[in-house]
Amino acid sequence: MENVTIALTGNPNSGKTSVFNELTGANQYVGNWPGVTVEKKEGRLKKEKAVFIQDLPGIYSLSPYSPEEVVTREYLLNDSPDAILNVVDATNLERNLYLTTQLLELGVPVVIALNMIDLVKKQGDVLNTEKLAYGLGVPVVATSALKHRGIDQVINLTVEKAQKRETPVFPRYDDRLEAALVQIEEIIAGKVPDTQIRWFSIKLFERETSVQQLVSLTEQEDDTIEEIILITEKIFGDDSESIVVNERYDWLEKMIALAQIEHQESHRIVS
Ligand code: BGO
Repeated sequence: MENVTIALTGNPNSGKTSVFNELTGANQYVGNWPGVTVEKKEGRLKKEKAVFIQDLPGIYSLSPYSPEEVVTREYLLNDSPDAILNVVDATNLERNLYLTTQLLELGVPVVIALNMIDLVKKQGDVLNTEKLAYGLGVPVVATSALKHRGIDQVINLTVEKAQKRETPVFPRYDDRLEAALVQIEEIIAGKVPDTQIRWFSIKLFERETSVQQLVSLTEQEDDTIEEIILITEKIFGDDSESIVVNERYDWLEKMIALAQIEHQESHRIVS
């Protein structure tokens, strides 16, 4: 088998370390990321040494506000992992999937481990993984790292996606925001990697200075982007960063509604 690299991502407390330990067993190495006191863990899959697992720090968002977020996003943008395995705490879907919305924009295959599924069941709730996968556009596997369930299945699927390098379809937002993003994409085409263009257009729309510095734009291009942002802010009556945050949550609300089986429906399934 050819070597593949899988990046393990997720919120703090999603069960990422438990999943990592299940996958790698004793085949792991712990150090620090260069220049920061953030723990770096990596290892090889117990059953297949050609699969390298890069554990990334637990984070809530890909903004550049904490060293953990910076380490994660620099790795995902620059080190080209073959796939991302996103560990999601199923008992806290909205907060956990917020990170997922950003991972889907990076042009890397994503597979979701819907972890802590034992706790969801214990609470008497039912989640429809197929509908969630359909909505998100990426595979979703229910897992319990505590009870050793679903881990083989989710890693096998991630390796498969890594080999095919199938990039996910990113979330689509309100047409008024999409219109702005398309215009920004036209300006930056050829200046950023094709697969990451969506991510760059959103970050430039958010006026993120660290990203503005990464893309070499002429003064005129800078001005045009600022004009696009100002017009969109006027249309929405909000600042650009809040527009993106709200659109992400609106989209997630729909995805979560898809996943949560109506009480009646769940009774039918159980009975
Ligand atoms: C403690 N199901 C359940 N029920 N628990 C899980 C699962 C799962 O699928 N996966 C992980 N956990 P980390 P991050 C703990 O440590 O892997 C538990 O931050 C405790 N510890 O066992 O560390 C896991 O790497 C005392 O719980 O997550 C851990 O993402 C009492 O979720 C916690 C209760 O997992 C976080 C729990 C001394």
